[in-house]
Amino acid sequence: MKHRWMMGLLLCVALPAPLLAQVKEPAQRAVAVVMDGKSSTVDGAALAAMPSTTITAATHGDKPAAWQGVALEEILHRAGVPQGEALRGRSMASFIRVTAADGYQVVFSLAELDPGFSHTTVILAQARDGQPLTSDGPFRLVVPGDQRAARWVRNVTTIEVVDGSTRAPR
Ligand SMILES: Nc1nc2c(c(=O)[nH]1)N[C@H]1C(S)=C(S)[C@@H](COP(=O)(O)O)O[C@H]1N2
Ligand SMILES: [Mo]
Repeated sequence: MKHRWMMGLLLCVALPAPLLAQVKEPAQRAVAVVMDGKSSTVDGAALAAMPSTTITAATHGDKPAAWQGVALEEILHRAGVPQGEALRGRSMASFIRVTAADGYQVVFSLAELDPGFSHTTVILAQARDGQPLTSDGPFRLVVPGDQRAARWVRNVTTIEVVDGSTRAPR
């Protein structure tokens, strides 16, 4: 009798756990980089092997922090995105779409991210003031040149290169 009661109690405690797991998704530990239908992943170790950039910047209202990560340009370069002299013609209408765990999305044009066109630096940050990112991580965009922080995407999951052109190349 006592045994049964305890089993019931055990079930009550054990059952909600999978439900809770659905509510709070586990943080994604790698970013998918998608180009020409091919997908690769960049995780913390891959980022650590790339040149690191630290930028002191703040979202509105916050005091400036040192954000450390890898320039988006560097990640795109490794994925084979045209840069420098190769960035012309049809790829001038290509854009980068960044997606977050909550479905939030923003875009940047390729030219906007290319040093030959613009001084905008965007980094995929992994750390803030020397600490790994918490609720906004593990990966977050930092866009210091923007007046508003709307493109400082938290919990980045996917970086896609999208052909935005609507005409056949001549
Ligand atoms: N994933 C995700 N990132 C996001 C948003 C969002 O809704 N989802 N909002 C953006 C907007 S509009 C702003 S102003 C900043 C706010 O950053 P903070 O929460 O660090 O202040 O996050 C940006 N990044
Ligand atoms: Mo915002």
